[in-house]
Amino acid sequence: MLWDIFCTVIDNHGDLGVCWRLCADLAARGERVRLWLDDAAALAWMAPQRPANVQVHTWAADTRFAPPGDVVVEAFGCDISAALAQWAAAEPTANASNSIAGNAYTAGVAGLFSSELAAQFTWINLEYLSAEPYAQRCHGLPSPVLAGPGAGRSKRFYYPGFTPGTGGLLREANLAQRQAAFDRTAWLASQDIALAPGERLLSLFCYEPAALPALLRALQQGGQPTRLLVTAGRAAQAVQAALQASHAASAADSENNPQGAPDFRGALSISYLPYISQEDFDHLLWACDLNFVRGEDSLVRALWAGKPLVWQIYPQSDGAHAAKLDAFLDWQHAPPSLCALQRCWNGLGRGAEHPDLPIAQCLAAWQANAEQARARLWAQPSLAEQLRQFVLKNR
Ligand code: TRH
Repeated sequence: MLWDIFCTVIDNHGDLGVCWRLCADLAARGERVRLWLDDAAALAWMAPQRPANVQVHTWAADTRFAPPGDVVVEAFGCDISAALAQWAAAEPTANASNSIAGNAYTAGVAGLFSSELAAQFTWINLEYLSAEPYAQRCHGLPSPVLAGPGAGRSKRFYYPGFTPGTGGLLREANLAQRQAAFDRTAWLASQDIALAPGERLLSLFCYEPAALPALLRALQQGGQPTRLLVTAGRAAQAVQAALQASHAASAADSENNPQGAPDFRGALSISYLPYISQEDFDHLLWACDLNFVRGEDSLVRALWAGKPLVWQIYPQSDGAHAAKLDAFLDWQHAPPSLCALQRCWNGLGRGAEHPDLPIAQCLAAWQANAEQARARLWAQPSLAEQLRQFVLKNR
């Protein structure tokens, strides 16, 4: 089938991250995909290698859209009315031509991607991931469109999720093989990371959690050496801000206390990563003993890594993220220590300023939980498989 996937980049990298993984997975399963993006800049580092059967198109105010394929996916409720209006306008001549006049798409694109105007394309609204019960309740429901350029059509809600009855999670067919072939030492060397003997490895991908300074302090004072691999962007900026604040505090302390404050880094050493591809982002999660992740896509990838994770959920201004986090924690069946840490990491538990960070004592229990969670997910079909079946059933 030919898929048109529409994505607007709101902020951060999750919208694009999820859409790209979906495109690449569909392509690997033999589908042809066009990704319509309002901002493709981050794809340069996120997906430097792209399959031939995925085309990336810029989506701007004056874009002339190709006639729709068999499936149209509006990701995360993005507004595709401009495309719908063009398709509706072109409909009477649909059989005469498969091009819209002046369409950049028709200019140099191989026949692989040409399609007759599909009046009956299946229209999917791909929703955000949640473990809340509504995902299961609403997954697959039709939504007749009453007004606007899509009026008369019906779209269907597609809810990814963690349980049977939802749309599942993205998982490539070759993921297990990739993981089995992964060589941690070689990958670390390829990133210029040389670990000291006995050094524990943690990754950090986060927003600006209030508990970050406390985490850094706890790692610095911990008995075991820790290497923290900090991802580019907001996480790196947050770590640097925390370190600067700590150095300023230490300098003030040592003026009052000639004995001097402890070295902030202590048992902690930090490596800052550049922006890496999604493939290497997976490698990062597989290489570490504990992963701090955020948002949507990195959470899913950390689950597939089968390593303990601490999730910072994308904060919503109305506070709706608290219920979403709790639903995930319920599903995760994590030990109380890991639940408490995750609530605290999200500013929801008590003690964000002085959290209990029992990493060394708890890592083994957290690891067992991570493996169980991954096994439960692996027993379910992946999102791309389910979505394909769903489309075929609802055509
Ligand atoms: O960037 P995010 O915080 O995205 C968020 C969430 O998806 C949230 O639900 C959404 O509402 C909001 O965006 C608009 O976190 P997420 O979802 O983990 O996406 C990050 C993507 O970036 C993921 O695909 C991994 C990728 N990535 C890399 O590939 N390389 C990198 O170096 C980094 C830092 C990220």
